[in-house]
Amino acid sequence: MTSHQHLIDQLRKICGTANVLIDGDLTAWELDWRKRERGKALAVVRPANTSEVAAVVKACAAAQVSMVPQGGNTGMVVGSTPDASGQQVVLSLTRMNQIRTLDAGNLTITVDAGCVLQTIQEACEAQGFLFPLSLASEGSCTIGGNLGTNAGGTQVVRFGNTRELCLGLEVVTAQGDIWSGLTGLRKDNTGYDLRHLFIGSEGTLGVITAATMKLYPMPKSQLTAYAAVPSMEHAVDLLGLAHEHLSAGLTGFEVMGQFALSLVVKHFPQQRVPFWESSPWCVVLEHSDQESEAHARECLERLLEAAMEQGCVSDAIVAESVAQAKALWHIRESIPLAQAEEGLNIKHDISIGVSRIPEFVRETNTALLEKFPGARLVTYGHLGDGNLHYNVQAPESDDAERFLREEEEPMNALVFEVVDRYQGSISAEHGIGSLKAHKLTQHKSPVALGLMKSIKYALDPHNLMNPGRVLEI
Ligand code: FAD
Ligand code: 2HG
Ligand code: ZN
Repeated sequence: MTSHQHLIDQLRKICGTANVLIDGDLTAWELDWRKRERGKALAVVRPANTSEVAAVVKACAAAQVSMVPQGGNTGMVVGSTPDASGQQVVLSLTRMNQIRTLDAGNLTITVDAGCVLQTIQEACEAQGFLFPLSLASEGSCTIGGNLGTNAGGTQVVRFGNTRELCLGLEVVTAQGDIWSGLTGLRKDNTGYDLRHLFIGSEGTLGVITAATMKLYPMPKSQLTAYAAVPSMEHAVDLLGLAHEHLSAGLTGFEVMGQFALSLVVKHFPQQRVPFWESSPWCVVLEHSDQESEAHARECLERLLEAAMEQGCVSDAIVAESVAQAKALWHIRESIPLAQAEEGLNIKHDISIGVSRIPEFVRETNTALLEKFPGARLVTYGHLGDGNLHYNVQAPESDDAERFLREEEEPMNALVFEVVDRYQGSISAEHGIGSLKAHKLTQHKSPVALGLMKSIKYALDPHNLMNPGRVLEI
C-alpha cells in the first residue's frame, strides 16, 4: 500500500486501471532524453480527454500531490520527468492525440495537446497546407510540449517560434478548471492574453490540453542549398545576402561547425557529408517560393553567385531532388543524435544579436579553451535566429561523467558571463526546466523574477504544477 492509495484509487476510477502505471519499467517516463536525471514517479497517469485531465488535477490538488505534465519527453532541460521523491504524478498527454478540426477558410488547425508534431505536419500536408514548426524531434515531441517550451526549430527565421504559430489554447488550470480559449481569432484585445502566459511556462502554470494553430499555403517549391563558408563572419554575411535575395522566401538558415559535422561522419558513416573536411563551417539554407521551381532555382543560384563573388561561400550545392534536400537536412538534424552517441555533454542554448555572433564565438572559444584545455566545441544551430547550440564535449581522454560533475558549473559560468555582456539569452529555445532553474535566478533581474513569481503564485498558489522547474520556489 502506498501512502497515497486513496489518490491512486481515484486516478484509476478516472482514467481506468490500465492508464495508471505504478510499477514495472517506467523508464520512458522517468528518465529524461539526455539521460541527465532519473526520477521516480508516484504514478504515471494517462488521461484520454480534457475532462479526465481536469478530474486528475482536482484529485491530485485535493491530495496536495504535485504533477509533472509530459508530452514526448524529448525536452533538453529535465523538465518533464518527476523528481526522485516518488511523490509526484506524471501526467502524460500522449493518449490525447486527435486532430479535432482543420478550418481551411480560417487557415487553422485545432489539435489535442498529445498530438505528435509530425502527425500534425502530415495531416496539414495531406490537405495542401503547411504547418511550419519543424524540429529534429518531430517524430516524437508533442504540440503540448512544443507550446510548453515555446519550441523554436529550423523555420523560425520565417515563421517565428511556436508562440507565433498559436492562435488559441484549451488549458486545465492548477485548480482543475477548464479554460477554453480555442477561438482561432487573429485579432482579440479583450484584456490580458492568457494564452501567452501558458506558452513557454513549461507545465508550471497549468496543463495545455488542446491548441488552435496557424496554417500556411504549401509553397510551390522548396529548395535546399548547402554551402561551405570560410568563417563565422562569412556565414553572417551570407545570411544578410540571403535576406536580401530571398526576402520572405528564406525559410531556414542553419550553421554547422567542423567538429559537429565530424561527429555525424563518425557516428553515422552511411551519411555523405559534403565539405566537412575542407571548411571550418557549413551552412544549410532553405528557400520556399510561391511562384515556381524554376523561379526558386534562379533566385537561389543568383544568391550563391553573389556570395561566391564576395567570398562568403567557397563551395556550394543545391539539392536536385526532394530526396537530396532531405539528406542535406538530415545531416544538420543528426548533430544532436551524434553528440548523444559521443557521450554526455554540456549544452549552451544561447542567443545573441546575429551581427555579434562571430565576435562572441571568437571571444568565448579563446577563453574556454584556455580554462578547459582539450574541451571539444560542438558549435552549430539556428544562425538565422541568432541562436547557437554552443555545446561542449569532454576532452577525448577524459571521463565525461567526471567532466560534467566538476566542470559544468564553471563552464556555464564562463559562457553565460559572456552571454550577459552581449545582452543575449542563456536559453533561446529549450527552456529552463530543473537543469537551469538556478541559472535563471542568477541571470534574470530581480524585477523580472518577482513578476514571474507573482504570476506563479496567482495561478498555482500551492505550487503543485511542475514545482522546482523554471522558478526556484
Ligand atoms: P516534453 O519533453 O514532454 O516536455 C517539455 C516541457 O513542457 C516540460 O516542462 C513539460 O512539463 C511541459 N509540457 C509538456 N506537455 C505539456 C502540456 N500538455 N501542457 C503543459 N506543459 C507541458 N527544441 C527546440 O526548441 N528546437 C529544436 O530544434 C529542437 N530540436 C531537438 C532535437 C532533438 C533530437 C531532441 C531530442 C530535442 C529537440 N528539441 C528542440 C527539444 C524538444 O524536442 C522540445 O523542447 C519539444 O518542444 C518538447 O516537446 P515534448 O512533447 O517532448 O515535451
Ligand atoms: C537542435 O537544434 C536542437 O538540433 C538540439 O535544438 C540542440 O542538442 C542540442 O543542443
Ligand atoms: Zn535547436
